[in-house]
Amino acid sequence: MSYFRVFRHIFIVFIMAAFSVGFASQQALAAGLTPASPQPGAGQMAQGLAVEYMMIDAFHVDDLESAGKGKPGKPLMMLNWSMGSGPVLTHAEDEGVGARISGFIKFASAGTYQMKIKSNDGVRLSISGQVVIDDPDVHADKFSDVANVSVPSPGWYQVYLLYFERRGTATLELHWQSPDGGNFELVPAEAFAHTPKG
Ligand SMILES: [Ca+2]
Repeated sequence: MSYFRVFRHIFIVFIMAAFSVGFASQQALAAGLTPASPQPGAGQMAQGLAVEYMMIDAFHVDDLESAGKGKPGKPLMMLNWSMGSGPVLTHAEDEGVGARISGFIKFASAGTYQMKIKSNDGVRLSISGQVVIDDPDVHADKFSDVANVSVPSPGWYQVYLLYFERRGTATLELHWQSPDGGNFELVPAEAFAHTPKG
């Protein structure tokens, strides 16, 4: 291979890499997140995320939005659920369960967090009103695309997550990587809270 062809080859690889980086960045949020305002006080908060369940044969997370009011369930301390064919989250049933999950997530530092969700079946995660992860259909266990989440300041942010298990096995895990780098890890329990409804 001539030098010219080697350089041309390197150039093409470079262009493809640049293109794929540009494409990946389109998955980043158009705007950064907005902290909850006012920030919830320690006295108002309970551990974990609130959850409301409905029995539904969903094919898509949109089906949950139009399903009417659900029934409150036991809060979720973490999103670290590998349920197999057993009960769905803190619900007694193992199939046909939809969940609306809400509360706050705490980002300890400003910067870009990377987030991804392993799910089965569909899931949609919104933070401060912006859809961050959308993997909305029926599927076997799989990770979503990685979302680049721009956090302007440390603190609590509103979180809202739609999830359903239609048939068979079920999984729901939320992983992140902090702006300092390191490995992806499950979002720890101390990063979740909700304000119990009186
Ligand atoms: Ca399933």
